[in-house]
Amino acid sequence: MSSPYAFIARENRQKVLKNLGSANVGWAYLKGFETTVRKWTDTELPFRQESNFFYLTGANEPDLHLLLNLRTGKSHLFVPRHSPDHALWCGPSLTPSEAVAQYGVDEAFYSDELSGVLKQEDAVVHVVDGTDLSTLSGAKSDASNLQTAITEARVIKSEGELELMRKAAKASGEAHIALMKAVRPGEGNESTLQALFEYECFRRGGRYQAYTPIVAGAHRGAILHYINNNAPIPTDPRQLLLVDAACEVDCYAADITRTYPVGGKYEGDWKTVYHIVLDMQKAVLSQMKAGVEWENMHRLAEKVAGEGLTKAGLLQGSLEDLLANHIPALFFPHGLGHLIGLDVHDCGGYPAGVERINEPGIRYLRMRRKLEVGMVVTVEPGLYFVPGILDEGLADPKKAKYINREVLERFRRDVGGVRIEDDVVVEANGIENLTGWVPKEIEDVERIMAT
Ligand SMILES: [Mn+2]
Repeated sequence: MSSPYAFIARENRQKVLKNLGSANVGWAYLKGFETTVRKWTDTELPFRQESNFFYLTGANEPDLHLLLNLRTGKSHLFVPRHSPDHALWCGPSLTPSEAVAQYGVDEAFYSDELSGVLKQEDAVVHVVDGTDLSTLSGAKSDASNLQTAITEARVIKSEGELELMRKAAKASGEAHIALMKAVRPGEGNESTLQALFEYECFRRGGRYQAYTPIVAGAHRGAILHYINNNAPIPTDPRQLLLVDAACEVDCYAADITRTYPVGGKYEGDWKTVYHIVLDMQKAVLSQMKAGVEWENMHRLAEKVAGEGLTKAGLLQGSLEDLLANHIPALFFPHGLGHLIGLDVHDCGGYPAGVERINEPGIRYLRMRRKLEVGMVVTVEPGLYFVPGILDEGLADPKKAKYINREVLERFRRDVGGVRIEDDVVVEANGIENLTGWVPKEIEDVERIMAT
């Protein structure tokens, strides 16, 4: 039976061959991930294919190899030759002819035939990871071009890939809604909600999370990669829960964050901060389209943060001075968002020769590129009250004069962090927001949480 990804993988291989250039001869070689066990045991770890290998084959099983003939464009998949006893533990093994039918490659062989096939072409072997195949083929290995050819292909998603990303977004978004409905002040633990999230994904086809979920109550929301998820849900109904979690479907990721009060109603300073972050995100979403420089979107989010925090009484001075002195970055210390696809932080954010901007906040931007049709990026502005960062700002007279200490003390006492994150496809004249339907407007979240 043919895998639904076979067509997508064929298209992907053609993109990579094109990127490598028609003058190429020889082979492109990729090795899939192997079966791995917990150290010193025979307990197998859950298997998830290496992303480049999945991209070019659609095969999500261990111990495979791929050779692409750069002259003919033909694909050759190699499957392991197992002993008959292997079936006792793992069921029947894939034969080469079954591999051709299932994955739509041109030819398939057993792995022990790799050397013989390689020798059919007396030329260079392009590899992604420094694998030296010279003992097998006699040919020189070249790790320079293949990685770039695959990376640049993966940056622009095909319609088939987008269909899978919509599925991952759907399962993950439904799981977020389930959590909004389930949370109650003082009831249970962050881990209870993580378990519910993973269950809601799993039963919708999301067996694996795209990354370790972040389920952070109150001030833990200010810890960007908080993954302990083991504290009780706050008893104060005004306190926020920040949930940054999503699954993958057929190896394609989603990445969604929602932040909401455990009591179901946004109030006081928590509501003020939430509103500013929502404004930051909406400003960016309204400006995004092909041709826009991503770093300018980060700067737009900073500007909206500066305006909002000034209006809230936290900051003082002209917007121009606030931005020139990187004051909003004290509260928005990470990048606006990143490419997403087979990996949650997908490849290709910094093409060769492009450097990071060494300024607060924006130095953590995971992409500096012009937006192109078919890119999928996350838009995830946030505001956080991180004691270390704020104290450092207050200790610097050049920065402290822009901060109203009294108001800041109140906010940092009560509010941890807020982030709102959606996954967005770039189009010629705008965007398709894959996750925009997951409630984030204040009234929409409050309505869902009341049910
Ligand atoms: Mn993200």
